[in-house]
Amino acid sequence: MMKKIAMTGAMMLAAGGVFAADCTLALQADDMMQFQKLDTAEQVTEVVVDKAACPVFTVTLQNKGMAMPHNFVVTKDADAEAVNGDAAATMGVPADDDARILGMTAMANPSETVEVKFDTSKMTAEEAYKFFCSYLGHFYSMQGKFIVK
Ligand SMILES: [Cu+2]
Repeated sequence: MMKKIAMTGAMMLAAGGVFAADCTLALQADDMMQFQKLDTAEQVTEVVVDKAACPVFTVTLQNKGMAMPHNFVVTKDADAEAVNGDAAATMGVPADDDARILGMTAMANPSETVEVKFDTSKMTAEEAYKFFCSYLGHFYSMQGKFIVK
């Protein structure tokens, strides 16, 4: 499951924003409960995907913390809170067959790296999407806009 992803093509759009020109985004999270760019530790609150350039968009998440698991889940913005709430019944792990989820990693325990590939053909520029961590209590500090162009 471990996979090293080069971030050379990525550039910052604005504070917290990441445009992943190489169709991959490498994130990390630790016990501070933030999504951050891998290695630079800049907080990420917005991800922009160019669907024409990236029919498949890959996100990796490395858990650099010691105390808690994290995941990376994408839904429509309108579904995010409900999906997160439903996952609370199963220790923050959403159901695999939840049709509202456009993609999610497994729950990454400390020192684990997880990965998810998104089929961007199923996403549109008109829709507002959100990424978040669905582990218990993480939703409000670990979330951001997932923008498809
Ligand atoms: Cu988390």
